[in-house]
Amino acid sequence: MNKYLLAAFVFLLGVDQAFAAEVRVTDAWVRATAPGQDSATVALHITSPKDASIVEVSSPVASNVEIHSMTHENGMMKMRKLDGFKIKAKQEVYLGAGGSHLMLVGLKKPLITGENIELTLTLQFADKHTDKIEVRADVRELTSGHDGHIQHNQYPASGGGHVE
Ligand SMILES: [Cu+2]
Repeated sequence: MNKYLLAAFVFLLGVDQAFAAEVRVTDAWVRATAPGQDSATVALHITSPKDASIVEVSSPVASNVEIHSMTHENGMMKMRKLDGFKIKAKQEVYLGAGGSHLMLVGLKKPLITGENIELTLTLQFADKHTDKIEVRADVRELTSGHDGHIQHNQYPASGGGHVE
């Protein structure tokens, strides 16, 4: 996938554009849904010029977008909903299957390969000001990645869910 193209899809809605312009989101994608599936994990890489927290995420295709952490408890991977997700300045962070991730909950329509979905990330910075970052995530084939059937609650305990 053309990374330049993806970067170009990052639009700015905030007022403080010069600042927000440096928040970079690349390689955002989500797997196409199987019939009846009503949640899906979005994967992306994000880099912020300053310490920030993702405090809210929304998408027109889902009733909610939750920020989840993954923890290893008694041999089981457990997901927990977070109020926010901290990003350290200038460090690229991966959000996706196998680790902390964004989860579309209550999908309003099937996600179809080749289409893309919009996400709006609200970032809050140390001085409490917020910026909204609009991201487009590609919908990829159900079979993409090494495991075509990673579902919510069924991540491999090995943490091997780092899909490409
Ligand atoms: Cu989750």
